[in-house]
Amino acid sequence: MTTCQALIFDVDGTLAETERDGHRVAFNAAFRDCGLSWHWDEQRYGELLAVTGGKERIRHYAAHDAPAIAERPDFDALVGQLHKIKTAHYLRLVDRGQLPLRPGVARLINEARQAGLRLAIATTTTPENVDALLRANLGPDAPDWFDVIGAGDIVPAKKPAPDIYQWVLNRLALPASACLAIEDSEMGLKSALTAGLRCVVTISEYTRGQDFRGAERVLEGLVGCSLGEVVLHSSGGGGEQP
Ligand code: XBP
Ligand code: MG
Repeated sequence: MTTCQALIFDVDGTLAETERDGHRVAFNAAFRDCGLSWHWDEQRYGELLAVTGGKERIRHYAAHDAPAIAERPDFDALVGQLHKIKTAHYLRLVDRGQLPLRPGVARLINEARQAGLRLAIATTTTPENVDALLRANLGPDAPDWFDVIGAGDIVPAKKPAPDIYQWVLNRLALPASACLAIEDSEMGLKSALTAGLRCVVTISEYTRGQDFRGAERVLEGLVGCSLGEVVLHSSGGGGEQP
């Protein structure tokens, strides 16, 4: 087995529970601001998470639930505007401290830094969201702790496509065998596995019950799980469920 040299973190659901009380709330606020009567309740939002990426999620919803709006000639512009407003709302929630990191995440990041492991991010969300989340929770220098931050539209095909992990691996200049991905969802796991990575899953609010076959380990979270346990027990074990 190649020694683990880098941890690559997903963001939404993995670093923090950002979906229900963060992204969802921000989408709904943007819909209101733009005079739309759309509202994504908690259950509907869970279903919509099958579509990764905020702009893609809005498009998918409109195509199915509001086709008259999706066919408007200015629909592309509307999606852009909605998403810009949504991001502003999301950033306000982060800045107000309403989206804390999941328990054990800060400790694992600190342990990894002390052990000399490199850190990276591979996420579907918008880069500003990642920057804000790291700064708000870990301090103003935290984004610099990550050698590579791969986020949002930097690759055209979002998870479950492997593109974002491949992009990050290229930038790290490391083979997949030297890295470990940490994810919370089936989509993210697929993306990491297809890029050739080993992947530990920490189940999140919206991902319980998903198919995590192929994961090195499936954990409830990172509480009580040391860096040694995350990395050393991830050497080709095969889908140990909690
Ligand atoms: C989570 C997502 C994101 C967010 C919304 O991906 O699918 O799209 O829900 O973010 P991951 P944007 O777990 O890979 O981070 O609106 O900024 O796209
Ligand atoms: Mg995720």
